[in-house]
Amino acid sequence: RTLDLRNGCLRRRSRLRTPQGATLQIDSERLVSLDADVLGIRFSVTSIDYSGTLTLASTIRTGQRPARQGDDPRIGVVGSHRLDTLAVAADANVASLAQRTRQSGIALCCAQAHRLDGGPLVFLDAESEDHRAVQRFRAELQPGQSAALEKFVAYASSGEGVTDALAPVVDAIALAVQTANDGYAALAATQAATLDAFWRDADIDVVGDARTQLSLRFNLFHLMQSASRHARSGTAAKGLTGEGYEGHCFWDTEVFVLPVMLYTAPEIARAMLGYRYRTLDAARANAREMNHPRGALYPWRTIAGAECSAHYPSGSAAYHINADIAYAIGLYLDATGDTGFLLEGGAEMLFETARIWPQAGHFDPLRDGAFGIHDVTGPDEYTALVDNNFYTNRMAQRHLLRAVAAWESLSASHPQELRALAERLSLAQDEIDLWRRAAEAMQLPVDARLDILAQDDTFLHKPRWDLTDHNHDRPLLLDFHPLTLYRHQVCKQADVVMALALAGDGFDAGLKRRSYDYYEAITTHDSTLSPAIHGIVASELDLHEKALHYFTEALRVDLDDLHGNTDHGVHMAAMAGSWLGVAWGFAGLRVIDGELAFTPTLPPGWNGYRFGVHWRGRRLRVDVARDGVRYRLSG
Ligand code: IFM
Repeated sequence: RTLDLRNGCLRRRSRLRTPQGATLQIDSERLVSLDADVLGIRFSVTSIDYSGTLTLASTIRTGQRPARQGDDPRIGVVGSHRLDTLAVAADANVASLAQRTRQSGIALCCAQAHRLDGGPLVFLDAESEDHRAVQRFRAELQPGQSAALEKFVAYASSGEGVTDALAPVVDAIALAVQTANDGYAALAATQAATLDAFWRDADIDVVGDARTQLSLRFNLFHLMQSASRHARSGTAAKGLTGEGYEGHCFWDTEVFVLPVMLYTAPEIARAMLGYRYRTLDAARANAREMNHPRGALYPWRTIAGAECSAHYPSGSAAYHINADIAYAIGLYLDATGDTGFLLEGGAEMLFETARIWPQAGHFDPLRDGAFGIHDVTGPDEYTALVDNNFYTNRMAQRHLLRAVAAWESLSASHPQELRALAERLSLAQDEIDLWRRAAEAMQLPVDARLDILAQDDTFLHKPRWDLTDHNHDRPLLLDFHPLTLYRHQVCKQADVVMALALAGDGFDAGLKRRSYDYYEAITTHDSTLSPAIHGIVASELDLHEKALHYFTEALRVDLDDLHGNTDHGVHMAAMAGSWLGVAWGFAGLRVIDGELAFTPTLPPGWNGYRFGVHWRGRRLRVDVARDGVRYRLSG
């Protein structure tokens, strides 16, 4: 099997020996279009020494069973109901099968059409039943002869609860037939052109280290093909590659995947934010459910916008998701200069989500009025429901200031539009003043005795988990009750290190180093999101060996199946973390007061590396070599 990253297709050659001892060679090339809801397969069977009839059955089959959960809660819940079949048909030209989800009433249709191109294959028959539509083709083959066909499959869906449930059938059939008329070569050419444009800007070179370079390209390819390119759907933790986490989106999307897309393919980052805007009403409904009379609280995990967490202490309590989305909006505004986006939903998201912080926290009179945020869960899932989680507070502080800045910039540039928005949201200056005061008074816990940043108000008071004999083959979460983990100093991923990676400016280097050393010693990295972040902070602290070690963990997470669960789907955040490990880590890319800055280093044993960054409509190539660094603007 060959995955062609340049052309965006997968080729496979196999040999089949029949029970009678004859040999056939099967070649296929397949691609899932990055531009339309269609896939194409070019399929051929060549007889090596077989004489006789060949029948090909081309089938749409439903009723696939979900993967078994076993004892790993992360794969998702078995027992999803089959979908209702709405319509199924097959004839010589086209086959289609339409279904509807039982609760949300979304109709989905899959349709297929073929192209035979004059070879020995001819249409034989077609048949359909509730869960299956099949078209068959037949050829008489002699040794040396090939039978080839091209197959095109199109998908179309309705929105939720749509009454004209058969509209997707018409759309899917039209798309399948049109693509078949155009042929595989046309589909492949469009795909290659799309990838060509992507690689031109996004390609990454590691001088003299082909394995690392190819791994980075592999990861980038997966990110690019799984990131949503329209506001209709989100970018899931496993991309489009498996059933792990049931297709849900988490903060992985905004904190890991979006920055990579932003600097390599900004239009995709924009589409990703569009999805969050589309689900803003659902986030408002979620906020009401969580007893917040104003504002919007994005769900910790979701597909269509509603909270899908099963365990609220480790799910709905992860309020930092609001700040993560605001962080991504801020990155987007800085990198693109697309201030229009503020008026197209950006400001509304920033304001509505910022409103939650004063409802989840308060000015604590016992701490001289410091603003504390209570009973939330930070990214570290081995700790839950804490006060003043360092990551949450730091990111909320940034979020509040970003919302204030957006308010001020719109009142200067678009006062009328801002007035209309404020009126619609019942938002007034006193709330903006409150955001500023909360940000300025934000409690950012420092432990005076250890002289490090404290993960939360009580974390450092708990007994330390002994990690000396830690067996890295199994994450602790599979063997210990959450309460046992919550009662110890042990991190699945370290929140303080995470905060230092995203918003570490302003803390002195000694405090950063002591905090890093402390948390690294109690972190299991049971989350695949963890190593890349440790690597980025290690780079900043000049811990170059460590930085390279953690970078490699993120880089190879799926290629080497480092967590033994790549069959649940690839780890999008870790894959993104490998690119970030180069850009934010080795090259020290930071945005300081809205400006792009680098502090490049060369990892031990590397001769150089090159990568591309989109910045305010320009394309920058960063070329780090032994003898210096070159920054080249192109376009
Ligand atoms: O979002 C992550 C979380 O931080 C760790 N557990 C897995 C989730 C999905 O990747």
